[in-house]
Amino acid sequence: MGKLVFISIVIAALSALFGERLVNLRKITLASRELVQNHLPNCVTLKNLDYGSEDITILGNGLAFISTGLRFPGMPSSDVTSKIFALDLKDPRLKPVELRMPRSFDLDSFNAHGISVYIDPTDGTIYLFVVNHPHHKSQVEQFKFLEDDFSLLHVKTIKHELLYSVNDIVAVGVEAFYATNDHYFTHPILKGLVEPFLALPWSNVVYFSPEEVKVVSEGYYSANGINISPDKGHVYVADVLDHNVHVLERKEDNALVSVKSVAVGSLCDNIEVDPETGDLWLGCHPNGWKLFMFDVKDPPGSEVIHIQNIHSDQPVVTQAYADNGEVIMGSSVAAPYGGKLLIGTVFHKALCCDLK
Ligand SMILES: [Ca+2]
Ligand SMILES: [Ca+2]
Repeated sequence: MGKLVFISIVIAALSALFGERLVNLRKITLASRELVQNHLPNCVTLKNLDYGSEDITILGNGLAFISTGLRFPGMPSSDVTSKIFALDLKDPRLKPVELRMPRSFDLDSFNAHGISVYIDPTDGTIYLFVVNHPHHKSQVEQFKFLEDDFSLLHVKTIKHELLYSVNDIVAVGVEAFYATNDHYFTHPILKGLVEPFLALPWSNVVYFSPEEVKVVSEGYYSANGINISPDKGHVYVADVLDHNVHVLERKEDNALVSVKSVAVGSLCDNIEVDPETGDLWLGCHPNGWKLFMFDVKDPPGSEVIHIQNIHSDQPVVTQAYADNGEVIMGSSVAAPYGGKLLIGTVFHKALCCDLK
């Protein structure tokens, strides 16, 4: 049975059962919206990054970390296993380099998703946290980045029953992070087919530290990207199916208190924060249906949303880039540095453009 037929049957069955609850179909498609091409100057596709670059984060010195090769239920993927690349944005050659991994680490089942960096203020050690889905489970890998030989040292694997469907993380300490669970169910059929079509606000955000693990925010349709303000006082969470970004205040006990949500008009995935301006940059899916039902003749497009002054009464939400899938499909992250913008995707190529 073809994927389309199967999904149509599932949707018909769900419609009969839940009727009006199927509002997520409208949330997923955004089909009424016409995507107009809005390209940036001097875009180049990055070498070696042809199998997705789901998440990207950039250090203050211009070194970008890129997670590649995500295999996610319902999305196109290759047989290539995940790798972590680094790209020096100060080097005009713009050549991503694969980071060497320890032999002891299981590379065959490595399935990298969201990433986050934490620099230990006491000794400058750079820790890279990577969401990993070996055999479609969820766990977080902590690595130490060794700059001298461009390699990653595996520190530990973190597993917990509250970390059951992790999409992205933001590290807030050497051993502490916030994580989004993008689904409530973990069974592949319930997770991949049933849940996306029901309007169930059952997804959440978890705080993890060796001392304490707790749900700190809930009520999301699908919490996806997560990041933190430069002063570490606020956390931002993208609800991909509710087309908004939630602003949450961080309390002393690491609890999160909702401040507001900002509409973004697209299915936004990962969030990067400009360390100087505090602006948010989001890789978004202009039509989730096209992403889910991948058809090369009618490909999913890409969209980058930029939010300025998010804490003011009138945040400025602008579209920084849009493409109908001719150039780049399924953008999941956008990260600015020094007048350039890196755009990564769930399963396609990665771009580097000039912002002006
Ligand atoms: Ca991330
Ligand atoms: Ca994501």
